[in-house]
Amino acid sequence: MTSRSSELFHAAQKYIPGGVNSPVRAFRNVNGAPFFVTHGKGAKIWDVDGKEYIDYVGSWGPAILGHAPKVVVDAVREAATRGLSFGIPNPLEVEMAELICDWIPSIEKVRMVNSGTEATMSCIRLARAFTGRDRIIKFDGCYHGHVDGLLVKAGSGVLTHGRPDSAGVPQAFADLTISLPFNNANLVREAFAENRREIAAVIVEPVPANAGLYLPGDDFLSMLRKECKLNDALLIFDEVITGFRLSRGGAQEIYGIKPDLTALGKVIGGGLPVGAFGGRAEIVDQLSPDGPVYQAGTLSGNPLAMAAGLAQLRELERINGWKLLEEIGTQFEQLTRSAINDTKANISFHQVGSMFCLFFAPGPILDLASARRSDLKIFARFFHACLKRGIYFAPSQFETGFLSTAHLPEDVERTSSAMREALREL
Ligand code: KE4
Repeated sequence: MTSRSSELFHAAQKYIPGGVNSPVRAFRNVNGAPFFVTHGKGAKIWDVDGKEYIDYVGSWGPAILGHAPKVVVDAVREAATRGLSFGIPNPLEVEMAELICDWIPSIEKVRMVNSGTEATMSCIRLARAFTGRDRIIKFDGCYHGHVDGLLVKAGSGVLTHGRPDSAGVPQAFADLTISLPFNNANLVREAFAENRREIAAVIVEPVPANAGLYLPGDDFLSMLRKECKLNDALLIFDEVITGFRLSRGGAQEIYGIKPDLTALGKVIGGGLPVGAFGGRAEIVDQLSPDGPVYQAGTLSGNPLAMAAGLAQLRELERINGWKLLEEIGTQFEQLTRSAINDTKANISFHQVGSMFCLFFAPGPILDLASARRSDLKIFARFFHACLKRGIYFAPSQFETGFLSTAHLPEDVERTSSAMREALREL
């Protein structure tokens, strides 16, 4: 019997490229077809055929309180009754900017945008204007949204679909981007030496989460900070995923590094389209209307998105969500490691706080090259074996899983049993 999801997917492919509005949703990396969701509540989502799943994707990061948290829904409902968008400054924008600058001290001034892509794109433009230089250093497998110049050896969907360099990006743009292996300090120093006084900025996911999840070596981030300072280049932290998730102050608080600019997204919108970028005032003040760097957006700072984001962030603080995420994360890690050990699965399991990844490859996994050793066929079988047991993991080896404050110990226990059975089936 054809499922409702497959009927919808068939119809979607007639009108939407690949049947999806974002490639990672297409299940191509797991040789499958996506299900269509009707609703979510807490850690659970339901598809159009009535099937329930424990959700470890969480909209790819935003659903840090789980789905449809009451405080966020109430805030959006209340804001909507007062109008949906004005294109006129509203008080919530000031409240959001104040909160971001308070929680992330490296951000002295901030501007709201509508996606993580807009945030990183604007950081790059600012850095080029501020330094008067054009070249950018990024890292293989890091994904910073679909910015032309950053779709070079990128991660996430581009990597998932086997095209780390996108068509349609002029060679002239790609030539300005130097992509290096993550965690290789010598190659960073060499790149600066070979491009003396031409590097505008280094952009990095402080904890890369778009080629699966792997961690910076002990001194890697502090080395980036030092090399940027030595070479008068800017350090940009792309915290679209880690911001307000790894801690109240993001990855930069955990690693004790002050970047010059930070890109934010996902969590700060409470599920609505929001990004933000900011940093040292002398840099951010280059933005129009004060400065010569143009950047704009009809819906930037939209009152509904601000209401959702503020409600989510304030609730996270009220319940000390980061402590809850650490606790559920510890339980998830313990149960996952025991499932892997008991089944003698050849898996490298990485976890930091509420973010995790099971690489179907031997360790150590320190960068894109080692992540690409993963056996995608076995990963796909594991993904589907979990899915049929009502556990929804990211449909790609090159993504990261997310826990929320709504995941309960019984959810994690059920997930561990399902993983154990799935691993035995491989
Ligand atoms: P958006 O433009 O998709 O809001 O954000 C781009 C972005 C920037 N920086 C980082 C570190 C990111 O992870 C992202 C987007 N992440 C992907 C999933 N890994 C979004 C999912 C999708 O593309 O549909």
